[in-house]
Amino acid sequence: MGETKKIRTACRSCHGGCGVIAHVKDGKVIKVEGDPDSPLSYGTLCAKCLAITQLAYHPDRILHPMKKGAKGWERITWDEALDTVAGKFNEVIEEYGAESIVVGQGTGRDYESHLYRFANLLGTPNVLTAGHMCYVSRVGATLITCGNLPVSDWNGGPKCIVMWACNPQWTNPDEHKGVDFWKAYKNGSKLIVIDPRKGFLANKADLWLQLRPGTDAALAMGFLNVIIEEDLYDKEFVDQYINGWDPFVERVREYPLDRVEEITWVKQDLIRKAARMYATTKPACINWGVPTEQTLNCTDCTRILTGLMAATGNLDVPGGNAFFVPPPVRTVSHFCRHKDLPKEQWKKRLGGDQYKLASRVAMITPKVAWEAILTGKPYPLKAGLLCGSNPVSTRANAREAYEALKKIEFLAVIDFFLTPTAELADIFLPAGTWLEQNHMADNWKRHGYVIARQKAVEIGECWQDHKIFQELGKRMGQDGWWDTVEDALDYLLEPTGLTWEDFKEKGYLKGDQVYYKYKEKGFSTPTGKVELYSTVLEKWGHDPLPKYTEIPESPVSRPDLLEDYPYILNAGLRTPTFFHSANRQIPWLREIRPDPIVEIHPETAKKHGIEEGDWVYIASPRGRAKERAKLNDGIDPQVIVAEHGWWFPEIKDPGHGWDISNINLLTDNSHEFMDPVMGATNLRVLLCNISPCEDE
Ligand SMILES: Nc1nc2c(c(=O)[nH]1)N[C@H]1C(S)=C(S)[C@@H](COP(=O)(O)OP(=O)(O)OC[C@H]3O[C@@H](n4cnc5c(=O)[nH]c(N)nc54)[C@H](O)[C@@H]3O)O[C@H]1N2
Ligand SMILES: Nc1nc2c(c(=O)[nH]1)N[C@H]1C(S)=C(S)[C@@H](COP(=O)(O)OP(=O)(O)OC[C@H]3O[C@@H](n4cnc5c(=O)[nH]c(N)nc54)[C@H](O)[C@@H]3O)O[C@H]1N2
Ligand code: SF4
Ligand SMILES: [Mo]
Repeated sequence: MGETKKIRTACRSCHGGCGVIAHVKDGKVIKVEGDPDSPLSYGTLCAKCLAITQLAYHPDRILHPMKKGAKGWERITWDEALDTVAGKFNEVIEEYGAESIVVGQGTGRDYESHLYRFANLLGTPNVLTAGHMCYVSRVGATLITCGNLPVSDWNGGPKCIVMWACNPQWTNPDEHKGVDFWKAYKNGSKLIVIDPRKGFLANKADLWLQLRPGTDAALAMGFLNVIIEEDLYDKEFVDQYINGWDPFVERVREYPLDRVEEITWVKQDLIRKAARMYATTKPACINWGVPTEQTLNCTDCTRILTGLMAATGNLDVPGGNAFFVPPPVRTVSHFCRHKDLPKEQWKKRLGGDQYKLASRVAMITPKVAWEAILTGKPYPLKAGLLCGSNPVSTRANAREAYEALKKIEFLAVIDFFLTPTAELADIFLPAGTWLEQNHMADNWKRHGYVIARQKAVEIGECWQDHKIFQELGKRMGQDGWWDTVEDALDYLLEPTGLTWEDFKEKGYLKGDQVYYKYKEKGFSTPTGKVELYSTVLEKWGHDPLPKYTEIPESPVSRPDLLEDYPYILNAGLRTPTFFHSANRQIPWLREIRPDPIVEIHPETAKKHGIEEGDWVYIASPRGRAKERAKLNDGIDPQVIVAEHGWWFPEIKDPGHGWDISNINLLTDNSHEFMDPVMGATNLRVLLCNISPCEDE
């Protein structure tokens, strides 16, 4: 028996970042533990990471490339797999143009740098990610408003925290982990929670605002109304650094508190109290979560919340919403080589004329991809490469996603498992988990760190995603890749004077943080100011001022539907054990959460004869899904809260039960439901009904 080696690395079972010590014995990871020296996680780990050995060594994991033949999946070599994909892509390019290939990924998994480089060198503008409704939409909206993404400065000592649609201890999203928030809170900060559901943090909060789902933009206007009316804004900042304050104030006045109460269901007094607390307790940060982006209010809501940070003088200050300074490595956008995508190809981006902000941040939305596949308009998509994404579970209107991916002529999928999406592919490429990769992690985030993710083991014939893009790119004759993954890391690190070998010893790099950068340089917008009146949106022919738009399927906009669909469905409750559609096959995690859960207020459940633990059908005008009832009096009786991402790996037919408990069979992705500039799809708020499931 060999000795146990300890390898310092970084988890990526969610958006990643926690420091890990992997224990390796006889070439196998036997356990992981938290790295107390991690500047982001301080030794803490969550259940998903602790179960990584069960994922990496899972009997269902695919450890070699495969092609789908007449008799189903067959093992092939990497050579054959890469030749097949490259051959098919070259055929499509010749016959239809590179734009007829869609390259896609799911949520942020730290390989966008390589995926985009591959797509740009391929010449396709059609990159499909989750960014239209998650994070990149926030980045895009803040780029045009204040030039950068404002991030909560937990370690700068906020005195007031507004947790706006975020649940960081379960989700650890984006920049910092929940642990940094918790430290700031424990230091005595005030806490305001804006959430339709009474979770752990709402229970702890000084003020909890239980709003109607999807009405955040109106609520934020209510905050601004109080702040303006009561003179609580930072006049000096407003005078010097805001573009269009006067017209913005006019717009805010369209939202008096009685109107805001009617829209949001939050009592006026409580809005006033919360706005005062936020504006007068300094420094204060707003920590926004993804529900603010997953309706047609996406861009406007982000802009209004940025307006709150700016008006109160909390932008780029210690303990407020800071712009973090990255270490001097090469950036993801530099590595992507966006400039190499020819202009005429850039112009062909699907939906690019309509969803101009999505186009500016180089992405398309699923809707336009499915349309191009299903209708051939404006031109057909013939081939696709999807990495780390399961759209038949996770995209709005799952049925349409399923039909499109079934129809596309050629599909290659990169994953660990044969998911319902992977089952629709022609070629399967096996990815390495984070235990199997060398990478400079977190470079896509805006918290000022990059961290070393160091390979602990190799498993089967799996390759880390970065290598797959690199080798496929080379196979297609793309100029501009390196011999090895590590050579590319040397390139990324070059400006720091470190090589990958040096960096992995060091563990991480942090940028030198400076605040108040605007005092020297202004804001990186066309006017150099915070554009609450957006010159960019104006140029694009949109309303330059933000507003609240009623959700297209709500009790207000569709009273005609209320008889059949009386409830508001808030779809997408996360759990600490799963990551969207992932982890359902991991024994430790599935044991904690064996079934999909729908939360129902006890009074509502009673009306339908539903008891705790019963299977329930949830139906919308588009479809239905079944989940198990959990009674929760911390939600409004008119609101139903449901988990997303469910499929059943234990069902062995190729559908794996993708359409049994899939809440996205109920969601709508039509254009009228989408954010007009970003194309964010509505994943969160729609009308539904519930009924007991008689067949269970
Ligand atoms: N109704 C509703 N739908 C939602 C949401 C919601 O709130 N409500 N949330 C949305 C959001 S915010 C997002 S970001 C999307 C996410 O959507 P996706 O990213 O598409 O969903 P996942 O299920 O996380 O990922 C799919 C696959 O990635 C694989 N995978 C994991 N890690 C790796 C890796 O390192 N390499 C490779 N190649 N594969 C990997 C997993 O095995 C899994 O099969 O879902 C969205 N869907
Ligand atoms: N364990 C786990 N972690 C994850 C994920 C996962 O699937 N599982 N997904 C990852 C991804 S891709 C993302 S984008 C992040 C998202 O993580 P977060 O940004 O934290 O978002 P959610 O957990 O979806 O929702 C946060 C809170 O918003 C509330 N909420 C729901 N609708 C509304 C609304 O309309 N308005 C307001 N104000 N609040 C609302 C919910 O009740 C919840 O308490 O999590 C990431 N981390
Ligand atoms: S929070 Fe995310 S990065 Fe941290 S241990 Fe859990 S899964 Fe890993
Ligand atoms: Mo996300």
